[in-house]
Amino acid sequence: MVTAYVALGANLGDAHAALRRARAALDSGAHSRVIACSHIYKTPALGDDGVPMDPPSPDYLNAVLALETSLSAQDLLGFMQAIENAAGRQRPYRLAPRTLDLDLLRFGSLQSKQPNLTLPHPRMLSRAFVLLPLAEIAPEQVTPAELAAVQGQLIQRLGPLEPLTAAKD
Ligand code: A4P
Ligand code: MG
Repeated sequence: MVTAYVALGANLGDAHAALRRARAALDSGAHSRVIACSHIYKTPALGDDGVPMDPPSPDYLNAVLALETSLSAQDLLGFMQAIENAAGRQRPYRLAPRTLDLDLLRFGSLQSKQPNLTLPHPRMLSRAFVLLPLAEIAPEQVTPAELAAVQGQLIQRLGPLEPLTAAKD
């Protein structure tokens, strides 16, 4: 089994419900189990350079979870992409608003430079919406210097990312 960290983001439709459903879906296979989950964070949409998108895009809800999985990294990415597609994900252009985005941040200590799977995730260190929830569930995965580098970014911590329950959902 490998421990993997997955970033969740949504800024189109019912983003809160999308993150909760994604958590349940990632936990649903016999091969993978969610072992930790951050609170939900509300953040302005950022472009590649870490500045707000122009023209503006709706605010995101973001979270990070830890998974234990017996899948390979490629198969886990395929599993994540199937969950994005089931959530109605469209890709009209890069960085378009999305019903669900699932990014693989780390897969154990695996390093990969393939364009379809780069590990660790190449933009994670420039993003407070990744580093704060990751540090919340796995403080050893983020250094104080990395957190300090993103401390100027706007980010608001909301409530916990609750699992779906049969009674309510
Ligand atoms: N890919 C390569 N490595 C990975 C990896 N480690 N995890 C490839 C996931 N995918 C990886 O992804 C494009 C390609 O990246 C895939 O084919 C995959 O094989 P995509 O999700 O289809 O496209 P995208 O998300 O529009 O592009 P990209 O480059 O993944 O964007 P990012 O970096 O995910 O940024 N602002 C806020 N506040 N919160 C956000 O969550 N997200 C983005 C998207 C921009 N701004 C944001 C947020
Ligand atoms: Mg993505």
